Amino acid sequence: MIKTELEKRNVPDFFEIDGKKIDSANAWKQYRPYLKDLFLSEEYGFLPPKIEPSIKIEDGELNFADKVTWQTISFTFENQGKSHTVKAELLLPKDKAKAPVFISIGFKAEIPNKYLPLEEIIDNGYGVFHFYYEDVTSDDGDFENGLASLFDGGGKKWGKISLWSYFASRLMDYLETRDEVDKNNVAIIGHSRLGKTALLTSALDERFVLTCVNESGSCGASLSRGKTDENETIVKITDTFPFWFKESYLKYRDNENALPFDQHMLVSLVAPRTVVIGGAYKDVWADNEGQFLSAYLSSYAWELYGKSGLICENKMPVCGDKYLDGDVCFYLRGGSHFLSRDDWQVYISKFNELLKR
Ligand code: GTR
Repeated sequence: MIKTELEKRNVPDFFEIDGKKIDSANAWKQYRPYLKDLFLSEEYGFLPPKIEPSIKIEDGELNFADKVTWQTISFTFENQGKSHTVKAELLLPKDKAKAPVFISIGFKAEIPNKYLPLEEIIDNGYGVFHFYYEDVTSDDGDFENGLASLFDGGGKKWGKISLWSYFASRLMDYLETRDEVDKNNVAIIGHSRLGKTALLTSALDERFVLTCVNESGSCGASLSRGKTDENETIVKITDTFPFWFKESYLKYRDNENALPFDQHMLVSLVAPRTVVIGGAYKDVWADNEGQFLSAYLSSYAWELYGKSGLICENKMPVCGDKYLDGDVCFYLRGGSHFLSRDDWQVYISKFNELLKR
């Protein structure tokens, strides 16, 4: 059943290079840098060079019944005579000497907000390091504001997703300096366009133990090949959001079969760490079947490491299916496009399981 659906999608075997299948973890590790570069050069664009930001720490106001330590951390980046500051909110459970943390790439600056049930996350023993993505740079074609203004080549060399991702990795750099953080247990989470960003970040940056990719859809976890009229294709996404990508990605409009990869290979770059791909039944635009097949196909990379990828039934997913036992997880909840409490509960329960290993 899965095989039949895959045949319709016509996805080449990208684990086969020059007619030879990648057949060991070592061969895969050698291929990874090339594959990363391919995604950057063809789709997202390259991330700017790493700059050490200067850091300012201020105490936040609220304490959530005295359960939380809240600090606002300001990161100031300077380059080419310009500077830009981005704030991130670090909220840690007071009763933990070393807390596992979710880096949250947010649609909203407020804490908590409709996508971030903060108290519930804290009560489960997790910290949150949250930033508002447009503080990094605006979500439009203006490459002269925020961090974008510090680096040349916006559009030609890199798109906005790369820049949001760049900042998420700088937050990870910072967490590594904090004793109250369990730096081996940092997850990254994002929803929708920020799910795409979370996936790219973890594909490039191996420090995240868990990657939570919520309804990322087109150019996120979902396959680009074989879309239906109801799904978001490369044409549709680049009609509205060309600036998310490198300009050269436009050559794949209505030309998906020319892509030298499909999105499951981006998921594969997360191996051997754990990834959870969340879908919502009514979110047809995001192509849930394509997200499921991507989880299925990417699993080969986990198998190369002797780990289990997606553990699922041999059928296409229906509403309510949850495949959470492997290191590639997929679920399809009811309802529409949203980062809900239910989604957080899935990510938290997987994180709980990882901490017990
Ligand atoms: C949609 C876009 C999707 C998804 C979503 C979002 O309009 O077409 O790819 O990213 O926005 O980020 O909310």
